Amino acid sequence: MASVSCISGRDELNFIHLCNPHLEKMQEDILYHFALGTGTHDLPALFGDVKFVCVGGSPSRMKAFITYIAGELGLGSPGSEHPNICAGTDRYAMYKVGPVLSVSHGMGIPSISIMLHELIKLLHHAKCSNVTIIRIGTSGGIGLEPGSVVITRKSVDATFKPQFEQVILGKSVIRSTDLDEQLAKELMQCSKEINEFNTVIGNTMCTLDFYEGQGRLDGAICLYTKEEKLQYLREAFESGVRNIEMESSVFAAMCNLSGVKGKVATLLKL
Ligand code: R2B
Repeated sequence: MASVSCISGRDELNFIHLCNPHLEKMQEDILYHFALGTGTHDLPALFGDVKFVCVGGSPSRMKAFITYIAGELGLGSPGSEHPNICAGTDRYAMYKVGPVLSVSHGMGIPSISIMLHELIKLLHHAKCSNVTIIRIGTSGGIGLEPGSVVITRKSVDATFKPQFEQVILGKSVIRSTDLDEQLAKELMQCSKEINEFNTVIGNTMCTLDFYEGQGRLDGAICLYTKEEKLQYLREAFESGVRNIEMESSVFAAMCNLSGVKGKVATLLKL
């Protein structure tokens, strides 16, 4: 297996780093799944002030989130509608209030990965600086009450390794899934101040499938026993895993390579 590390990190001005030399040579960059592009939209004017991007699976939740944020920031009148910036496509939905962008990413690594490629390019073209991206999705928990919040320390794969593996040009490439530690502490502090949710910092296991991949017994196919499932979940818990979802590994890997502060905080489904 090849291990690749692209030199990245935040540069001194904390702009978004595009880990792709080919883009510079292109006349126009079309962000297909957002229905936006450098040739058709003034991205710096539309998005240049963005400092926080919150991403989550469902379009309706991300719309509800931006409405909540508008209220918290005192921006926009109560009850006012927030237009979907990506109305030209039904792939993803995007909303903006002041410096906060709220974007849906669908379910699973392939879906969030397409969205993140285009989001990172958008933030770069818009000349955004010091951007923090937080995934605020849902997940299943291990050993925690439903309704708890898990702030991800490390995203691990289904064998509990902190890595994201992708096949690129027929070769396996392993990328780091480290997340910003300081941001985890800050989010934990926020949760203490709000004092509304049981919140823990723990490892998040990112799987490729919702049913067999997460040891469920109710999929169309299941060829293991309940005891084998419980043994696997015990091992996961002992390795530090506190929740399971399907996006955090590629999220962490892509934030790292682009020099973006990234964090995952997921609410355990009720
Ligand atoms: C959590 O919930 C979804 C599956 O129901 C998936 O996107 C995830 O990570």
